[in-house]
Amino acid sequence: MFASTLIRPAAVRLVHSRQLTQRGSLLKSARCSSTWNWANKANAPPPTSAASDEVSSSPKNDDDRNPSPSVQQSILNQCSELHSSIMPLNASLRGPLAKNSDKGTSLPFVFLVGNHSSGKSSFINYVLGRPVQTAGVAPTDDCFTVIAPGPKDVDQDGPALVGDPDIGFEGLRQFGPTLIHHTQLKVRDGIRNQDFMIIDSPGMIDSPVNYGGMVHNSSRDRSSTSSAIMDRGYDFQGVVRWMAERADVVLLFFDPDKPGTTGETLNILLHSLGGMDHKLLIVLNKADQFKKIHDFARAYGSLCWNLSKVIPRKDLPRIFTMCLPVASTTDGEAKAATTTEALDQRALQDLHQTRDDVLAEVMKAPKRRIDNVITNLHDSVHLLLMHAVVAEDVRSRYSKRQWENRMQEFSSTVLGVALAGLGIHFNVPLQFTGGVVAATVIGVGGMHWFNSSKLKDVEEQLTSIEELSASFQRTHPQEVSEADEFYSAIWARIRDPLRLSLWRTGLSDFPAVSKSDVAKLQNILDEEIPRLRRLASPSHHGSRNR
Ligand SMILES: Nc1nc2c(ncn2[C@@H]2O[C@H](COP(=O)(O)OP(=O)(O)OP(=O)(O)O)[C@@H](O)[C@H]2O)c(=O)[nH]1
Ligand SMILES: [Mg+2]
Repeated sequence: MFASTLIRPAAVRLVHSRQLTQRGSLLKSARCSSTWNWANKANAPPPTSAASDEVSSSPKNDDDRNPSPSVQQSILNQCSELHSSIMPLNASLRGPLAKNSDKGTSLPFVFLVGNHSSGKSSFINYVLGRPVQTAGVAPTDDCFTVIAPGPKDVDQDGPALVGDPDIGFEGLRQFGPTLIHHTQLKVRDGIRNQDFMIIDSPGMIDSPVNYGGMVHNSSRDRSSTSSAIMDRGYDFQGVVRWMAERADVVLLFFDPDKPGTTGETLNILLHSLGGMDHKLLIVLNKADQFKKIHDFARAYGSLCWNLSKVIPRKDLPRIFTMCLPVASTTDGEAKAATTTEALDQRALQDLHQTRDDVLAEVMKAPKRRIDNVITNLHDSVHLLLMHAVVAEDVRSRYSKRQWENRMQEFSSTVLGVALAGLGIHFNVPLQFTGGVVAATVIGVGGMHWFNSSKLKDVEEQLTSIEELSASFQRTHPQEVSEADEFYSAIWARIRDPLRLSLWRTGLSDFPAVSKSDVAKLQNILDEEIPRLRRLASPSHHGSRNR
């Protein structure tokens, strides 16, 4: 609780108004009572010494500007309400949305991941304007370090960080005690990022067993997750995915020594950062170390080649080639100075410009939080909608078959009863009428038994992966014919959980999805989300003078 009290002055600006009301009375910090707001750059404290003269992080265009605080709060509240409104349907359909999946961390955050010694910690110090993290040539960090702004410097260990629900990292508990003891919180005063947190991560190093199938090795038959657990004592990929899903900006760092040849980094890109393109920045740092253009070309080419193995797209994302100012690195200055001299001044300027571009992206984290919350809602609604539509297709086909069986049994019973009735009416010998009744009972009973066992087979068949895929194709003909990758990605995410839900509930008990349920979800996608996006765009709500 102590740590969250420290960072709460900033954190409180992001929690929903409901939470604001509940916790408002708890705020103790002096800064809290000021009118300073996390979205209001004008009131932000001035950047601290070292980097302040070198860095221009002010927004370059209107889209970079944050909407006003009240608008931001309103957007967050509306997203939260919409999210809550779809959760009952998700619960009744055993949908794909996890409980509290819309609850993020108390502050927006930037997450850095990448090769060891690629300059993650140095870059963090550069952003903070304070040497908070230790940087060094040998692998330095073995912890996930959350760096948050606060009124005074305080360090907290993993259990304290994870145990404080106000900060929003309690979900890390699922990765076990080893991870928790490799996690820490540093609250720092006077850092540049007053409105967001930064998370540093352990550098990635290849051990002989950990290539996760990327490169020939003896661990090919093991899952990449299990090899990661063996290497680090916890599911590193899973933790990175957890962090990246909640982060507002993710930076993936490479350096000239290891331009993508670290299997673990590529593994992470493949398994933990998939689907995060909208917030992922790929950085080739320490470019001042290239002495010859050929060295650069080789490293850049190698990085692109390695990325192309894990990014299934023709056009590779932008790679930010940059370097840090020598003064902001804590060691290796002499070496860097030599290479810097060797580098053409114009090339160096170019690298510095790119570094400032990356910095500007980092400083946009709070604005990105709004976009990410809307994107998260969009994602959740799509997942649930597809789950509902495909589940309904499967359920209705099963129920049609069930209905046909019942009709068959019913008509056989009616026929038997009618024959028996006719027998009685026409005074046919009792043996005949009794025979008809017995035949009807035995026939209908047998038919019921046969139909029930057949229905089980039908249920099994309808919930097989092949039949579910057929249902997906039937319910999304246009998207399938257009080979829409967005929908196939959504389908890939929900297919197995959907199968599990159908199995667990059983098709005969699975609730029907009404047209109004589908229409409601569709309305959020077609009307509400575009409206919220327009609201989040500064040009929409009049901050720009046209
Ligand atoms: N020449 C040069 N050196 C750099 C640059 N960025 C970082 N360094 C140096 O590279 C070394 C490694 O930097 P770190 O910041 O510790 O790298 P890291 O990615 O945090 O490393 P781990 O914590 O081990 O994963 C340090 O000696 C830094 O001074 C750069 O842009 N140019
Ligand atoms: Mg480090």
